[in-house]
Amino acid sequence: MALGKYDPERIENKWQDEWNSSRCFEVEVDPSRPKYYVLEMFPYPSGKIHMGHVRNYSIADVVARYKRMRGFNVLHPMGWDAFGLPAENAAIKNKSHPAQWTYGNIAEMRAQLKRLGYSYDWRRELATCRPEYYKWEQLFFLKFLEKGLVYRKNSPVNWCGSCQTVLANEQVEDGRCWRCDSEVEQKQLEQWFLRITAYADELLDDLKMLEGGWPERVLTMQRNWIGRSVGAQVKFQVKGMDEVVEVFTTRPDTLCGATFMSLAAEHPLVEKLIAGSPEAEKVRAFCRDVANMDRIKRGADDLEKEGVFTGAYCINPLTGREMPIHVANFVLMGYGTGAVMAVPAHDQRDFEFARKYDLPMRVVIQPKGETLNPAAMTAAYADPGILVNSGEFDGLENEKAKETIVARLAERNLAKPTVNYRLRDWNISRQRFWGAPIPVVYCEKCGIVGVPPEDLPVRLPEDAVMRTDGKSPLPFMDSFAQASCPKCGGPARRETDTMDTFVESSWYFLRYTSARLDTAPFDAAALKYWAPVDQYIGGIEHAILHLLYARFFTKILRDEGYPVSDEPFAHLLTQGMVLKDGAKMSKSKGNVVDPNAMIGRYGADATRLFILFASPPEKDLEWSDAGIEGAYRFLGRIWRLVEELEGALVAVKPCAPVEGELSPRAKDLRRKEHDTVRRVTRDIENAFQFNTAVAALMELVNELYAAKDELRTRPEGPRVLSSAVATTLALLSPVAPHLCEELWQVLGHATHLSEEPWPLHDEAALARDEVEVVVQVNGKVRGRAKLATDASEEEVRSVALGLENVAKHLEGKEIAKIVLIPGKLVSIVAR
Ligand code: L3U
Ligand code: ZN
Repeated sequence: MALGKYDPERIENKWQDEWNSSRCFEVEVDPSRPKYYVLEMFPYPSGKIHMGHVRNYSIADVVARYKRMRGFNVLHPMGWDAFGLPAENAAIKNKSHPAQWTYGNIAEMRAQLKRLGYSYDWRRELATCRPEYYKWEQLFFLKFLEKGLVYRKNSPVNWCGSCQTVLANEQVEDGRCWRCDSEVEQKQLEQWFLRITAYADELLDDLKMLEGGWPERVLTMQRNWIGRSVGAQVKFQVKGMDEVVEVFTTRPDTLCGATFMSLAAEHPLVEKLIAGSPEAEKVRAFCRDVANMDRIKRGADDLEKEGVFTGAYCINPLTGREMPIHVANFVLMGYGTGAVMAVPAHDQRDFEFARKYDLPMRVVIQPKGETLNPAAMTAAYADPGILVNSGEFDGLENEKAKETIVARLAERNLAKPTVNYRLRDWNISRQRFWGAPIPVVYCEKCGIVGVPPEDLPVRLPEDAVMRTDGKSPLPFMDSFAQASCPKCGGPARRETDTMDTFVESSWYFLRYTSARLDTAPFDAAALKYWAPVDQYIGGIEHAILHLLYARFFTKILRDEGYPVSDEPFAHLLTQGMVLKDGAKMSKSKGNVVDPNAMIGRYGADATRLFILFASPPEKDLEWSDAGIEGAYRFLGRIWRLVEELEGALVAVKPCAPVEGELSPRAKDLRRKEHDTVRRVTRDIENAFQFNTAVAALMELVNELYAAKDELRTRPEGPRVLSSAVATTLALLSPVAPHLCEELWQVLGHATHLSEEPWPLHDEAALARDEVEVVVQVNGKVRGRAKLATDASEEEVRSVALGLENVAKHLEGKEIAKIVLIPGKLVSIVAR
């Protein structure tokens, strides 16, 4: 029977149906088996599947299929990050309703993922915009509210005018909105915050547990974002007033060099300091200008440093000298205390400021073997050294001086050791429609009141009529916004802000473990069995945002008593990008390759194979038409191999044991087969290097072609050839599952290859035939060596010369000649 042409569409449809109806990727808790949870970052249902998704999800699918074959009970789910700005913006742009737009996209993208043959347990599919999902998030919110983990605060926030909403600090990149790229402004608003800072230390310390499991780069980015700095809080008495200025400094060792004070324009003390002074108007005008400046620009290194003298002085607590108090544009309120003790000789910003306004400079840290002259300095000296001009502290190493000085001031109640963080609480309020409603009402009498858990979910009215001015319709909808107070029954107004989408993505991986449960967010036994995610795969763009929030959520849910481990993702792989002509694929560049077109033309298997073969997963990948052609041809080559051999094949498993004599050809093929198992397994185990694994498989296929005609007529031929073919199919099946399943069936197997065990190589099969060779030096036997019969001359020479006793007899001599008699003798002549 002829196999006919390699027709990906036919066999891919066939096997997708078969996997679906046999439910072979559906899994349940089974404590008798080791579990493996592999997860990819779930997509925004923004339209169509992008090549970037295909790459991300193909990598994850190979991992899932591989681990399944290795005997793990593999959880591999998929869902939709369906709420949020991306969907709402896209819906508005496409003149559609967010709900309709989202559900339509989900249907389309789901069909695309199914066409790619990913081995998901589709029963666990979830969409975060469904009340069955966000109801639990609302429950968490209420629990956090009770604990004070979520709170309301009026504060300056990032505002995107184009998206008409606030943004978290993590969602502002270089002063621009992460979604629409517009410039972000500052606004003063009442918002809900999650107290992530309460977990700052744990979030930082636990990064240690992830070393080796996460890319070092991501760990560093998180460390820097949390930005823990150790220092001290120091008080400066204001001259002639009953006030103190408090600063946070990481350099208390330089305190004697503090010659002036810089305050933020918003510092509450400014008004008191200038009241009644002739400088008052000038200072107020300066403060107004600075306050109107963009916050991000104010924090930038290249900002032109400007300031104004308030007319007031404070006292240096160590030297007793007067320090003029200035307002400076580069000091921000919100980080530290909004006041900076200026040490111009040892801090670059203070240095620039002092030079500009001709303020005194005092060197207090001297580099070893050098004397700094303040007048001649062109930049601040910020490195370690020895204290000078610091009275009783002179001569101390500056690191040591930090402690000593703080301890001395602490005795007078003027300083205390303090730890400061860069991390701020997470602003989760969004003035948008398409998000999970925040479950509280505002009652005139009772204030903020949580919706009782039994009344959840607070449903988002999916039938809301969208507005044309870009504003959320919720505040204008009485049917939603008007409520009665759960406490007193009086009139109340519902919160009309919704939650940041990143709240949904902070716990979806836990919900997959019991996605259909409707009596609780999680089934404790399922959560305990499946969590944590063993291998997480996704883009580097989430290095801080999502990956920090998800870690935080895992910890607060743990503290609510849910059985989760301290960290959500044991291993993380950040896949590289898919480029075309050297650039990231994007509509604006017009270099997008549509996955649908590629699947239509070459099939899902070839698309997957190309993507996995072209580059190691963490590196960028350059799309190439020739590359996908090549992948398609390679699959066709395997197809034809099986077709040509069909009559000679038998239904043996990979690495089948063989009996009786093997011809040298058969031995070679068998050795190659086992060696390929060894290499492919090693490459996958070693950081998922699928590209080199596929390269090894290509060599095996070449060897099969070279051997097939000679072997098919030998008695051991069918078995040896069939075993090598079976091994090829098994090893390639995680990458190109449809073709491999089909040919597995052609071999005569009744099982699903997807459910077969991963092949194991036999060390004995790797061994080459060996002979003992005698080594002589100047005619005397000096050693013996075991060598492969087919060892090269070079190999033989180097093994012979490496023998200890041979080397001994060659010491001090020069080799004149080496005579080889293959398989018998190496004779060395030396003088
Ligand atoms: N829904 C979020 C998201 O990024 C993920 C949550 C867990 C917060 C990868 C690409 C991306 C991510 C090059 C693309 C995954 C598009 C889902 C996507 N991806 N490229 N959703 O739909 O790599 O890195 O944007 O891991 O062009 O696909 O991306 S997403
Ligand atoms: Zn009330």
